Amino acid sequence: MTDVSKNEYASDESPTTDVHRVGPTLPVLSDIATGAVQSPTPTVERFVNHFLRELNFGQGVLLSRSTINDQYIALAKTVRKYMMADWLDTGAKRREGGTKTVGYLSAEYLLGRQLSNALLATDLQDIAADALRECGIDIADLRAQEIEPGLGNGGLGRLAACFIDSLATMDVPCIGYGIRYEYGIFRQTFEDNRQVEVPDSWLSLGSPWEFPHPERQVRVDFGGRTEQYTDDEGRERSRWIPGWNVLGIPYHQMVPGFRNHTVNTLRLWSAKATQAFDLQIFNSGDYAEAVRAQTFAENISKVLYPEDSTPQGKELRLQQQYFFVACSLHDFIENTLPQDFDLHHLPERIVFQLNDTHPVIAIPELMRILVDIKGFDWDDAWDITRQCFAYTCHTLLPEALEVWSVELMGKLLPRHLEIIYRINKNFLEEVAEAFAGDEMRIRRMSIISEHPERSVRMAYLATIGSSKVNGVAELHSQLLRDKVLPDFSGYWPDKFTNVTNGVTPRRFVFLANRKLSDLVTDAIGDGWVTDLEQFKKLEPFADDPNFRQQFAQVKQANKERLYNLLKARDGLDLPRDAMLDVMVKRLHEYKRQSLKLLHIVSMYDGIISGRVSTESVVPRTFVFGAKAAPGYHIAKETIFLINSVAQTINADERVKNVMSVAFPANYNVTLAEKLIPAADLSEQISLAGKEASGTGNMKFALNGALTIGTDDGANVEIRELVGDDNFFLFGMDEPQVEELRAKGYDPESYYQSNENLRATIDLLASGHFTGGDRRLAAQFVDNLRTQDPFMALADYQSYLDAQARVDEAYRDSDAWTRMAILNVARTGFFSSDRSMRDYRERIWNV
Ligand code: 26V
Repeated sequence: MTDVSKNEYASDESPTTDVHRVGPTLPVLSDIATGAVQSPTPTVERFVNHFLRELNFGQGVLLSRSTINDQYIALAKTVRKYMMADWLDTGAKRREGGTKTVGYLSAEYLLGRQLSNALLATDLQDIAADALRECGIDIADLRAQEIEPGLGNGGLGRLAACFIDSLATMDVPCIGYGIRYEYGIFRQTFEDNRQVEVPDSWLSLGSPWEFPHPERQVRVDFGGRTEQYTDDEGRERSRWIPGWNVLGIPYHQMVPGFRNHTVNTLRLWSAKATQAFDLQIFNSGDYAEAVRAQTFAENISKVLYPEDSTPQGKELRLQQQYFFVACSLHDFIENTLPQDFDLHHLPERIVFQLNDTHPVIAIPELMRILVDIKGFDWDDAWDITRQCFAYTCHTLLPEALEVWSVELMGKLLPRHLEIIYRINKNFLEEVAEAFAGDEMRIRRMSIISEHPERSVRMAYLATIGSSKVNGVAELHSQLLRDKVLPDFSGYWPDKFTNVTNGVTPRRFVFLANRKLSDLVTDAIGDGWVTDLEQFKKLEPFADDPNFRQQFAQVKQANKERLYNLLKARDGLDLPRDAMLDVMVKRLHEYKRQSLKLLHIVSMYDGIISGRVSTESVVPRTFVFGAKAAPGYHIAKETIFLINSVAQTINADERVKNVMSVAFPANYNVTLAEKLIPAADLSEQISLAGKEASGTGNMKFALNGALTIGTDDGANVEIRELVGDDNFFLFGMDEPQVEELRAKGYDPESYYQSNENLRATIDLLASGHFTGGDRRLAAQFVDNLRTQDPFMALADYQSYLDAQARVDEAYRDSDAWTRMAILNVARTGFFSSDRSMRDYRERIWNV
């Protein structure tokens, strides 16, 4: 045991540390690459020493004077040290190996907290906890100190984080490229039941996980014009004369694999003004203007756009997209490949995966690099480019498909616009030839749309410029082929494929649900952590009463943990023994939080009107978590109404002990890790054909919640795997939705013909939940009765019937537990390791 009381600060000469120092007094080793640097074997004593050194010499404080933040930073930097040798080794191995790398291009990474994940990956959890205990510190307090980097909106950003975790765990060479937003997704608070957005200053207390490399800055050009000229060989060429530029500074983060000594890199770009940029203005004597210019440049990576469905066509957003893409391509071609690399062989060394259309400007950018800078012929360059990209589509909502106005594109990226026009021209000539001048088809397939204004359809550009296009669940990929890109899938049937999403079992089972992990590992060993299909071995345990009892105890313990957290965090007092019914996801009309609200109000109305006795109901606690885009009016009204309903119900003695509603603010990855393991029921109730996949649905099933859901996204595959008996299906399927839409959907007819629905809506409209003010619920109610674009009323009765089946099933708690175990046992397919294998085999050929 290290006596920390005697010698409070660590000696810098400590013999227990043996990290090599490279400096003037030491010969530089051949290079650290080949395993020359080894992290010292971790022991509690060494860990204490490292930690204290970080505290004393890194933070410059004595343990006795240190704040929790000092301690957190020192701990993070200590853990980081243990990954360093593996990181350097992995980098060297990649450079020497000459293998193909995956360049994951994503405008978002919703990483969640890093400390716990790093401790898990390095297997240092116990040692670190013991070491800190010796210093009189509870590691839990330090874990809680970390502000999660919320550099994403929701599903798409979290998927990127799961994917890079899996690639590291599978030792696949991958560089994640993205944007280091200074402000991530806003922090949500509630005032008078309404959402208020607070800036997310996640960097304010320092960020120990990133490594800035200002010396590796990349210049990015914007604006200006193009110029035609004839080159030395007499070829007609175009050159870009940019109007202004900014610098991209890379910040590197480690992406550790699970206990496999692989550490990949996530490279996020931060924008900075170039010197030329402000020198000019400085020299003209206008100091203030120069500083303003700096702000202008640095705005590019200032903030994550919090909309995730309706692109606003904002100039700054296009700047962000081009900024990170240009930096990333430059970084790979100039700094990652060997100096003399022949770019004709580029597809052997890189495949850029386009996470939705946000990075699609990379396609004309690579063309520009090859043609304008490297002097390639157009056709050669195009052949190379198409092999280097693959595109994943993450949506089905037509309004979410990105388009950029030609005017804006021409102003910001004139050369890229030219390149896009030429790609389009060549492509349409090909189509005209194949379809004998079918004018309508040519117009439909053009990258440029003419209405409502001339604009560039990024999904079309992505499809034409990629070797593969995939959707994110079977149903979604089929709808993508049939509805979103039918002309393209007809033209290139083999280009289209599906890769069903997945989630990382490390974070969402092992870390988030330690108790379940221990129980499972006792039963089937720990191989599941990197081979989740092994969950299948749990199936027989569903019939073991002893196992069921332990499983139920785990669930109960997770609920207690959640309720304690919600009590401390939000002052919420929740009953300990009710069914926990959870709906967490972004607030969107298509996801239908409105339908969930109708269910809650119906249940409440049933009780207070005396139609249903409290003795006969299955007690439920409803939990919502959802952020609304700040400009999405109806979504914000829905939040207001959920909070109002929660307030009323929680205060109503008539439903005490049988109903409670909680809406903890600021749902994020950190809260998800506590909420999901506690849930009994997972709400996945989008209108069929709208949710591309969903990934929360997978996390819940893997943690032993049963799903009530529509036939949508990956719900379809979850149900197929767990079986109809272990899934509560309701609502129209996608063809039925289409049929009803074609017939003409009239929400009012459902209101008129369904008595319970009418009572529910009337109660909402009455002002009962809004302090008597009818106006406050009016928009929500009117929207449902007159528009109901996502057909909540059409699915209402079916949903309530399914909820009745849920109640029935829950009454037999042992049978319920059995179903829950089967959900866990049968959903191992949804590991992001499996998704990555699919990409590797069907898309990347790495
Ligand atoms: C779109 C936009 C539009 C412009 C403004 C900023 C912005 C930011 C993000 C997005 C992406 C929306 C698409 C998305 O998040 N899709 C979700 O992807 C998940 C992972 O594949 C999937 O599980 C969800 O079903 C799908 O909605």
